[in-house]
Parts: sequence; structure tokens; C-alpha cells
Amino acid sequence: MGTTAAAGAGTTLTKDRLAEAYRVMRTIRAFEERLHVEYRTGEIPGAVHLYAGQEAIAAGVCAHLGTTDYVGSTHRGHGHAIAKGSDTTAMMLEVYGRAGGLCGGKGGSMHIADPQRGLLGANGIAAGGVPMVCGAGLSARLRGTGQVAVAFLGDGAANQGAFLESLNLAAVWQLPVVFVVEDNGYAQATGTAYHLRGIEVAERARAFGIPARTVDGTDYFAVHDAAAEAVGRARTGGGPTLLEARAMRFFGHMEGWDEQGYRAEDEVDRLRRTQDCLTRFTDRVRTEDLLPAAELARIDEAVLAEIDAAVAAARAAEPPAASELTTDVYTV
Ligand SMILES: Cc1ncc(C[n+]2csc(CCOP(=O)(O)OP(=O)(O)O)c2C)c(N)n1
Ligand SMILES: [Mg+2]
Repeated sequence: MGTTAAAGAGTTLTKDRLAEAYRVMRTIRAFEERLHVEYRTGEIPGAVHLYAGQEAIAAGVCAHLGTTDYVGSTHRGHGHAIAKGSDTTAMMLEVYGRAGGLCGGKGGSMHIADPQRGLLGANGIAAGGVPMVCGAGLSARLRGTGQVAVAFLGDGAANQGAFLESLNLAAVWQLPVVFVVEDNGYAQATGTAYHLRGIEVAERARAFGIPARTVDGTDYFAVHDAAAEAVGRARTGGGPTLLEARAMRFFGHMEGWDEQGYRAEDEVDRLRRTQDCLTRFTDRVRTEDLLPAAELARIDEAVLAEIDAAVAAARAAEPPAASELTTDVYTV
């Protein structure tokens, strides 16, 4: 680890950790922007939901997790997988539906799972991962392993009964769970202000006796600090926490489907100019002289080469063999 480089509320980040945070966010952005282009070739089957704009949330939370900690993802799952350490080539092969993908090329973008890295899976069911994460948290608590389980979900999913039931169960059993609600402004084409009524999500958690915080999801440092407290509480037997992180998505709900007529014409341009977590991060590390510009440029270059190689590998790979059709249906 390098020397002390940046201090947030209760958190100290070394230069190594800052560089790693940037690498993770930059990798997610490059993966997503490339997929946005590649999707148009028609080579990618199935639904692809891009995470660009929300990178600081996955990176800031997963910075506190080890390989054996659990993550339950959403349909917008690439960022969570990359932040949890999944291999980008194996992910790209999976998105392209090719042999050698993380799920043998049979799951695609919306079903990427990587159990060896604690990634319980992306999930096509809104809030579907949340009760699974409670189960993982319960198993960790009963086995006394000290593992933490994190459930990512969207603002729309926060209206699902399964989420509210999970909050209650996590509170009753004091599970080592962190709920991370990513409010990206929309559930498909419906604005959060319309669909999420009554009290804000953080308040819903407090109603179950669960401590909750709302954070700016475009500020890596804010997410990192809030997650440090939440993961720390879970790991030391203090029970569940909810984080509500706000960061808008840069692309439509889903590739090839969404013309985004529900957004102001200049909304995405404005977001990219004023609420880009990567720009906010690089502005801060430059202003406070926390990381050399050359280090950021080196990471940019390495990440783009990595994604180029991942796409090339995916394009060159074969689809899974017909003989694989019925394998991996159940796992133990
Ligand atoms: C149980 C269920 N109901 C409806 C859908 C259809 N659906 C897919 S994504 C989505 C919106 C989810 O919004 P949000 O939770 O805010 O996540 P975001 O797409 O914004 O990341 C809906 C309603 C679904 N996948 N699962
Ligand atoms: Mg949403």
C-alpha cells in the first residue's frame, strides 16, 4: 500500500486504493461504452442494460468486500461483476453468448454469475436478488464466517414486496447484509418522483429499525465512506444497513429498445458534463494532487486494451456446443 493520500469522513485512502478505484470505474465505463457500440452489430443476443453513470456506486461499495463476500446483482449487473473482480473477457464471452463465458455462454448479460467471486448473479426479476442475499447473509451468520452480503437493487425494485419483506427479515435476524438502492431516476420510462411515493427509501428502512443513509452516487468518496460504515457494521455483528445512492444512467433502459422520449433533450449531455463520477473523481485527485496524471493515463490505456482484447476474444469464440444444452441447469 502507498502512503496516505486522501481522507474522507472516517476513511483514509492510499494511493494504491485510489488507483484501484479509478481502474474499476474506468473498466466499467469502457466495458459499457464499447457494448453500446457493439450491440449495433447485431452479434449480441438477449437484453443488455448498461450501467454507465453509476460506476462510483459499485466501485465504492465493493472496495470493502473480499472475494468470499456475497453480492446479489440486478438486470443492470456488469458494473457489480467488474467491481467484484470478475474477468472482463469471461464476461464479454458471456454477453456474446459464447463458449468460455462466465456461465458457458448460456446466460448472457442478464444472468452473469460468478460464484467463485461471491457474485450470486445478475437477475432479470426486479428485487429478485434481494431475498437471495438475505439467505446468503443468514448462512454466513450461522456459519460464523464473518462474510458480508450486499444486495444491489434499483429505485423501481424498492417498490417490490420482496424488498420490504427482506428488510424485515434482515432486521429480525440482524443479518450481515447491506442493501444498496441505486436511484438512477427511472424505472424503465417511469420517473422515480412518480413511482416512488410516500417516504424516501432510506426512511422505509428506518421504519424496520435499519440504519440508513442517502449518498451522492456520483461521488466515489461519499459512497466509499458510507459503505465503509455499512459493511463494517455488518461484519462486526451490527446487523443490516441500507444505502440509497443517487446517480442517473447515461444510456437508455436497455440497448436497442429505448428512444428515451421521457428525458429532456439535453438531459444526458448535462449529466455527462456535471454528474460524471469519473470526471468528479479525476478532478478531485488532480486538484488535491492525490494521483499523478501519468498514472491515470496509464490506467486509461490499459483498460482500453483490455476491453479491445475482450471483444476480440468474444467475436472469435464459438457458441456453446449443442451437447452443453442440458448441462449447468442445476448446481450444488
Ligand atoms: C418482478 C418484475 N417486474 C417487472 C419487471 C420488468 N422490469 C424490468 S426492469 C424494470 C425497471 C426496474 O427499475 P429499477 O429497479 O429502478 O432499475 P433500473 O432499470 O433503473 O436499473 C422493470 C419494471 C421485472 N423485470 N421484474
Ligand atoms: Mg431505476
